Amino acid sequence: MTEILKIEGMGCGGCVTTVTKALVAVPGISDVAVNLDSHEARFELAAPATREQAVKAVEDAGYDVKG
Ligand SMILES: [Cu+2]
Repeated sequence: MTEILKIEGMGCGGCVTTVTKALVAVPGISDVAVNLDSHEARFELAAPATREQAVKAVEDAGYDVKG
């Protein structure tokens, strides 16, 4: 299932890398694509990952998830 998170606080390519790594590290999340201009992370979510885990991973990396 494709999920999209709206992320606040990303300002450069380093942020994109940080968010991408945080999401990829969650078992069950794959095909992560983070877009700096649209402030979106798009990825495939499969068990055992949950959307809540994806949100937490991004927040733990230091960014706010707005939806
Ligand atoms: Cu940055």
